[in-house]
Amino acid sequence: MTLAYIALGANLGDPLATLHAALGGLAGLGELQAVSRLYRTAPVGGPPGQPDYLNAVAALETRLAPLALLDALQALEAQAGRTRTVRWEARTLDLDLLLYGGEVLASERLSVPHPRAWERAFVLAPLADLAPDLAHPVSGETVRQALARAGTAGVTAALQSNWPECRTE
Ligand code: PH2
Ligand code: MG
Ligand code: MG
Repeated sequence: MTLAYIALGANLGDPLATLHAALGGLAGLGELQAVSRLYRTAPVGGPPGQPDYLNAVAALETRLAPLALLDALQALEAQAGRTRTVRWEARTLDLDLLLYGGEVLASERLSVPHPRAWERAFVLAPLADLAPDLAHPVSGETVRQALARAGTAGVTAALQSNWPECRTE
């Protein structure tokens, strides 16, 4: 079993319902260990005028190999009606594999750790809910350090009574 961290994002359709359904989908890929708080975040990059995102991070213990996990995440994105045309355009569901244990992988389809994870507050803030002292497999910088560097502008915890309670390691 490997502990993987997966970022969830949505800014089209009904993002809260989509992220709820995505948690159900993730639970089918292994053992869901923990789910971060939910965050409302300003869009970073992509075409102008996009709605705000809802973002979260989940910790999943899985037996799936990295590319099999990627396939499964993309199948869940497709189930949520995701289309892929313009990079970073608004999307119904984005599931990004942030970390797969401490592994460092680089192929055409998949780079792990996610290349931009340690720069993006909309990933680091929810990841810090789960694993603030987790070190980047290459740089050694912790999530907490990276978040202090990135800052939290545009990222606010979005309290939802029906979102699973945040559970830390
Ligand atoms: N995802 C992107 C690009 N920009 N901005 C926010 N706030 N949240 C995201 O999940 C996000 C983004 C590419 O996947
Ligand atoms: Mg993404
Ligand atoms: Mg993605």
